[in-house]
Amino acid sequence: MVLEQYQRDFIDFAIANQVLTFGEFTLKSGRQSPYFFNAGKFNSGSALAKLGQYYAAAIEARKDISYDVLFGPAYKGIPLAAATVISLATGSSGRDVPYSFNRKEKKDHGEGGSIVGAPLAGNVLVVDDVITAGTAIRESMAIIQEAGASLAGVVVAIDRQERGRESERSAIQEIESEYKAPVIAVVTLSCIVEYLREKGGEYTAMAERMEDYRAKYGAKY
Ligand code: OMP
Repeated sequence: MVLEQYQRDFIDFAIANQVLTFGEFTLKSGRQSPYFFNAGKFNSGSALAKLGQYYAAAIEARKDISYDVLFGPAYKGIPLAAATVISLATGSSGRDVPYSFNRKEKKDHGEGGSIVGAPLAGNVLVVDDVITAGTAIRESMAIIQEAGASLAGVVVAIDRQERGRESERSAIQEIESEYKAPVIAVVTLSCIVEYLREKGGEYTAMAERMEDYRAKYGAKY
């Protein structure tokens, strides 16, 4: 695979902010992983601004995807969608894109409803942190369908390239074929392994553990 320079930069940026960490982690799916990507650690103004630029660049590289609104699923998707629309508006394309997000709890007073921000209508581009087994994305899909909108695509920081819940294929392949919409990731597990190998030294052992994990839970292409 060809590793792009922006992908190396993004991985360094994630390691420097302790967003990408190595150790023993239990995932939402119950799998034991030697690495974890915690987007919540992009927790300062400059880190979030930079993160928004990576998401915006990944979206703008895909001219084939047309969308009307960005949707950030609660909770972690909310700052991601906000940072991404700011970056789209202030970046070279200067595109002012509406965004919306959901409440986890339904509000029964005031304006009511569970969607905040722009109406969830038309072609919706979901902005989220990580796809592992695809459960979180399916929850977003239910919200989009309930609103009568359609899915334009999904953009995430990292595709862990793991098997989905129902097959040997990756969760992303399952989602793409089920909802007929593309999934874009800034980096994949393969990118991270390759870059750790390139860095060498202390990172070699981490790359090896990630490869063992991939042998166990990785998607078959
Ligand atoms: P799935 O719903 O299985 O696709 O897992 C995605 C969710 O898992 C993310 O939205 C996170 O809440 C969480 N997660 C991470 O944040 N980082 C990881 O490296 C792995 C997971 C995870 O639990 O799989």
